[in-house]
Amino acid sequence: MVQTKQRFAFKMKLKPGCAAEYKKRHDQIWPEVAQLLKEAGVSDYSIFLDEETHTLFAVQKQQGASSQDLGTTQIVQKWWAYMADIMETNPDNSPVSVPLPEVFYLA
Ligand code: RM4
Repeated sequence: MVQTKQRFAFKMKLKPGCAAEYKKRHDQIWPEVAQLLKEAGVSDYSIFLDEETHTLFAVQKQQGASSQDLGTTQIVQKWWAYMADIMETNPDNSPVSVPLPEVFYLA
């Protein structure tokens, strides 16, 4: 069965003063993480930063799991542990992620 792509948006929180480091780490995203996301059906994935509130706004297309559902995999657990010093996280190192409902779309 062919699953249609869905847009998924969520927010996360960066620790103040960590914007440059966050961008640097994502400019050098581990190839295994990028590959896993793509294989899981995640595409067109952007993360934007609200510099005033340190809120990270993420939006992606998903065909199955979203990026935030992949925390059972070892590589994502390692990535989240690596990112945990600069983000607001849950006790298991996953970033605190708040899904956002879509209220407008223009194709
Ligand atoms: C973010 C966060 C997300 C992950 C991306 C690649 O910092 O950890 O969960 O999908 O990186």
